[in-house]
Amino acid sequence: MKLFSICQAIVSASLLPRLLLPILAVAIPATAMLKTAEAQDPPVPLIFDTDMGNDCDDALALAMIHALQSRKECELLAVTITKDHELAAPFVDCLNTFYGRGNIPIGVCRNSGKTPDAGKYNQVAKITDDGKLRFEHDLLSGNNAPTAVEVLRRTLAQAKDASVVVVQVGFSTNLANLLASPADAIHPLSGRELFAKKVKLVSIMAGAFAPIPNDQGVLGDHREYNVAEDISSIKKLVELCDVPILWSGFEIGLNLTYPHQSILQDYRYVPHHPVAEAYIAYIPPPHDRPTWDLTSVLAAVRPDRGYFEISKPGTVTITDDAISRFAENPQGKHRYLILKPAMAMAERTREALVQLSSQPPNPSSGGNQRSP
Ligand SMILES: [Ca+2]
Ligand SMILES: [Ca+2]
Repeated sequence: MKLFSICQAIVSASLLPRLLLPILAVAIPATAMLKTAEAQDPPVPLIFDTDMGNDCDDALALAMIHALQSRKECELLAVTITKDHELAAPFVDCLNTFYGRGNIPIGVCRNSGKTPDAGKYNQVAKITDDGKLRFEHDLLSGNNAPTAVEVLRRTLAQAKDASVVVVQVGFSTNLANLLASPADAIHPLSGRELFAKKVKLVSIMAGAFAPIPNDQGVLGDHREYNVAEDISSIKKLVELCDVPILWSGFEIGLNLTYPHQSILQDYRYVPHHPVAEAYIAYIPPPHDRPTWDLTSVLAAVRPDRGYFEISKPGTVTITDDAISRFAENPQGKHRYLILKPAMAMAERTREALVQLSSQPPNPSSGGNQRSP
């Protein structure tokens, strides 16, 4: 059934341009169309740093990255992991393999002690049906993966200057370790120098830049999870990162929840979908999970589409008790996302997140094609 539906999709996709072309030709002069084609941006080279397994938004965010890569909007160079459990890397490899990109380098943070529990859904990587892995992958344990610092240094060493966007949606452990790393056989520059040379933006889900209701509904400062789990590392990131950081605070994803109906309906193009199974294992529907990590991907890859308002420049500081504070400053390298106040705009952003995370693998990249 799967193959049939993909064929249908291909047929309708190939018909679409023919149907639209006469309309477009009338509406848009040929010169304007040419200009649009010329102005197309190259794919954003992207590194995804995640605490995969601690919440299901990391899985949705990685699925989105694959959809954006299939659309030639980004290129996933590597995934590095800050959850200190050996099943996080196999689950990442499952998703990459599902989307036809099982060779993307994966680096881990061993013995950091940051969330060493198994988590609720990384074990999806181990599920078997009739003795075969349900979700094919060849990295069976994080113990077999290189360190995140090694993967980050190798990836940056090969990248063009000032090209890479790093999307960090877990703790700052790996980036802090990279920024503190010395020159080595991989590259003669220190981690801080290499990062400043190759990276153009860090898009990070961390902190809170609006009052957040506590358990009693009283608004106040919020000790955001990604900050609180590794305070010293995020302080180092803020201190040693010489490139701009775009912050998606807790309030953004909290106010932009993922509709659980999508989990039940939009992933049925295969009998088993690792993202839907991860979501359900983490928190079964009906539950509309906040889209925290997804927002950092969207802001990184589609910065000019008006999904969010962006603050003026300034500087974020992290207090010893994990509170994030922003102070405006024209020379500051930090900005944070602001949710569009108009409901219609928020709905447009939410729909982009849903459509991208549930987009089927690109058949040409050899993604999951197994029939039931
Ligand atoms: Ca692999
Ligand atoms: Ca996360």
